[in-house]
Amino acid sequence: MAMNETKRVVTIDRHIVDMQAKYPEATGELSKLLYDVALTAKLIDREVSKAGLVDILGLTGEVNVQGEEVQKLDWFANDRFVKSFDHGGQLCVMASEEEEGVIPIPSRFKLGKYVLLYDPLDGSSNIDANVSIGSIFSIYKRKTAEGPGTVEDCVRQGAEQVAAGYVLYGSSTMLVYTTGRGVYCFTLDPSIGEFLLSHNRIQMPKKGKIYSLNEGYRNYLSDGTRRFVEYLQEPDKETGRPYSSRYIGSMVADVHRTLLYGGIFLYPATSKSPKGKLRLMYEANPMAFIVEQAGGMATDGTQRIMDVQASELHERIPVFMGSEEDVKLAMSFEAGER
Ligand code: P6P
Repeated sequence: MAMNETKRVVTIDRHIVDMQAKYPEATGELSKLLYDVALTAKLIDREVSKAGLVDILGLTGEVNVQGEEVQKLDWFANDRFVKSFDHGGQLCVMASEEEEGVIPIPSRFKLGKYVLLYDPLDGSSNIDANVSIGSIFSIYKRKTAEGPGTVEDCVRQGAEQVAAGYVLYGSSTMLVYTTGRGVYCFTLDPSIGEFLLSHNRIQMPKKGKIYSLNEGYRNYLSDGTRRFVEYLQEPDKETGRPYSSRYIGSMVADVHRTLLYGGIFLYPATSKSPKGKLRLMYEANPMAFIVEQAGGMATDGTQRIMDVQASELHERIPVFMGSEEDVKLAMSFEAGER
């Protein structure tokens, strides 16, 4: 490309319009939700990016439904989601990883046919260290016929998602989403306040060279998981090198790297937490949708995550997600076949 040749840019708003055109029956309601996701991401990014400069760091003294101390940014991000989505008329109910019960749409606002589940600021324990954190969202069509949405609309099977994605607040802020026709990544250009398409139809490598888990739990892993990790630490027959270990401790950042570079991210069951730590509805399902749409796999070690019918809002599930060959290898160890 010649110097200074004008590059063509695709904003996320234009992309959402173009994606909607692929669905003749679309009414534009889902598009409005996705516009509001992009706006919410910018508003949270503004606070996250200046977190070190204003007294917004530190704890609120509150404890959330997970029993975790709530950081002020956590609270801000959760409130930002509620204020962004409660009045647009596209939702019949919301649910947040930070709140015990569902979040009703105020009676003064119109109800819609969609349901939004979100984790407002995942990895928030990393905020003070300026490590990448993220927001995760998941959208379903309502299950109940009419009226205010209920917990029945929120406790679902991941395969029913109509859209999902995440925002990564890192060295740059990125918004990644899918509506079931591929995975698209947009990078925020702060000079114009626009998310611009930077990665078109992401496809994961079928096999990677990186594994990602908290090695501190090594003594609590199942025999299968431990032997899987030990296998990856042996020099590969073809390359003569073992896998590299990378773990940020912020799911959005670890999954985003896995999406682009390949390999496997795992938060398995341990003797300390038999269902693992990650939440099925707020973390595992949306990330599984993204990973599968990018040609990867997402299982709980034995079955596809998106086939699991949730039984409660905050249930946890073991997570093995990433390149197809790496996840299948992990499953063979979990099944005792190796
Ligand atoms: P651990 C962050 O708190 C989180 O929910 C995910 O973002 C992350 O993958 C995981 O927990 C990290 O957990 O036990 O390794 O600190």
